[in-house]
Amino acid sequence: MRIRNHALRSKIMSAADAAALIDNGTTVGMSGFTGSGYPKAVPLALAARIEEQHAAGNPFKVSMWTGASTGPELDGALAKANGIDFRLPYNSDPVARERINKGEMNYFDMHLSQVAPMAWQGFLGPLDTAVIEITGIREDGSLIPSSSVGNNKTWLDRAEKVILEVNSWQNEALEGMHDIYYGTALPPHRMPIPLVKPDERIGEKTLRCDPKKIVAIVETDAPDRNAPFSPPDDKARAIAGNILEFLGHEVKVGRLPASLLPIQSGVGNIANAVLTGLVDSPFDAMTAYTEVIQDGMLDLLDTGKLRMASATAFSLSPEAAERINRDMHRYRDKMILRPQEISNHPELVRRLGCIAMNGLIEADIYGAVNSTHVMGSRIQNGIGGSGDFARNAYISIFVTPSTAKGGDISAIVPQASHVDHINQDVQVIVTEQGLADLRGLSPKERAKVIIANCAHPTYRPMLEDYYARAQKESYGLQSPSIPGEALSWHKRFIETGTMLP
Ligand code: 0RQ
Repeated sequence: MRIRNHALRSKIMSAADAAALIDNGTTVGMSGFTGSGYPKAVPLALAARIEEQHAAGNPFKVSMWTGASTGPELDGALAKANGIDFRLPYNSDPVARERINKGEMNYFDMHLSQVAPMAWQGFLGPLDTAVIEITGIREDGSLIPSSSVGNNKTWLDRAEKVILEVNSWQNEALEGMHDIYYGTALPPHRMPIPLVKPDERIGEKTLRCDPKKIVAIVETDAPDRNAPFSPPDDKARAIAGNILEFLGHEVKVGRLPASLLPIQSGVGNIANAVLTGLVDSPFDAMTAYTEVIQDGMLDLLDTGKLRMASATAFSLSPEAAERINRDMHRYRDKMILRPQEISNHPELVRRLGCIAMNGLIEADIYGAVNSTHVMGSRIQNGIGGSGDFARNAYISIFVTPSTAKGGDISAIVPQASHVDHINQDVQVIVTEQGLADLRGLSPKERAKVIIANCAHPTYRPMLEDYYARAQKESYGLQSPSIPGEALSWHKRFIETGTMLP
């Protein structure tokens, strides 16, 4: 019995009836973070309702706030129905991405740690409805979270009405795994967050919700649907190897302890490959203070190399989601899921000294990183939590293959076409070609190391040539540049399909 509170059982209804409670022009706070714990029935029913309304010639769109990316039944279905007017934060759904890039949907990819505080501060406007997936409801009416926590605590607190999806696919052993911290307050009453180790618990195991606000409960039994990871290829393995060598060196010279410091690993294939690489590393009893638990982390937990992982969500391939769901009893004591304002909190990332590893789209020769915009204007996903971690990390590492799109794009460019992470937040860049340790280097020293160690051999001479001429022609010599040429590689790609002349 998933709904153990008798009074609330009277609220059970169909997804269509629940979706009928959501009106055109309102703002909806959905659960969900990187393909886990998102509602799966009500958004589909809402998409159907929107399509009906559109067919009848009536306008119908909602504003949508989430934790991060969700699944095809949510972002995919609502974007397909052209039902989203505005969305925040991180999205990786291809249908939504297409709408955003066609200018049909407003999107703001804000820092993930800032979403909940900004909602509380009233900066984002009112929240009409929360639609939250949970594992169950306890006798006292408290809610057992499912496979992600994200912003659920904030949506439940802030929304005028609440729709719950109780998903019996989610393993009941999830109960007790979460740590929901209720100690956040707004300035001038903010207090230090009392967490000094990644495995500490500082909150409650369940989410609070005023039962008077619950207008519908929908029962579901559907799996989380995350995109599968591609298995690590030679490039990903080379990148992982370069990072492991670097970390080993840092341990040897005494700048890192033998079990490292809490690891943060971003989304994507490369980040996952690095985790897979850590399985064969000499580091033991590692911890992770990160936002998502990926496939690679399960292997690390299995081998015991990783002692525990703190995050806000699972971000697992369908196979790994089934694996963890089957063996939840074995994993649950080694994992803690927290609200994303805590998993990504700058105060905690700085205090714990996280080793941040995030993917990038492109980096320039001075180390400014673009994580989000292809050719400066097309959104790929969003900044996600990369900014929360990169600025505050003990060491901030960015990883990428040196080229994209079969070699037509260089990931190392004269000037980034969009900047998410400024030079000061980027300490190490790693490609399959090598690693650039930028700590303590001036811009000119950084350029030399990045070009020599990270650029692909096809593009390296072009970068050397640009940099040599920039040193002669530049207006100033702190960060030499040729403004009329700095973005010419992007221009060439847009015009000819390749950055190569
Ligand atoms: O697109 O699949 O259409 O070919 O970007 O690229 O190489 O598979 O790398 O999966 O590690 O993702 C930056 C997107 C890298 C990711 C990014 C294209 C490439 C491919 C994926 P295709 P890869 P990854 C905390 C951390 C921002 C958020 C973040 C990301 C696709 O890491 O979203 O870090 N990061 N969050 O072809 C054109 C380039 C390109 C390019 C890659 N230079 N030009 N296309 N691609 N480089 C977690 C959260 O916040 C939730």
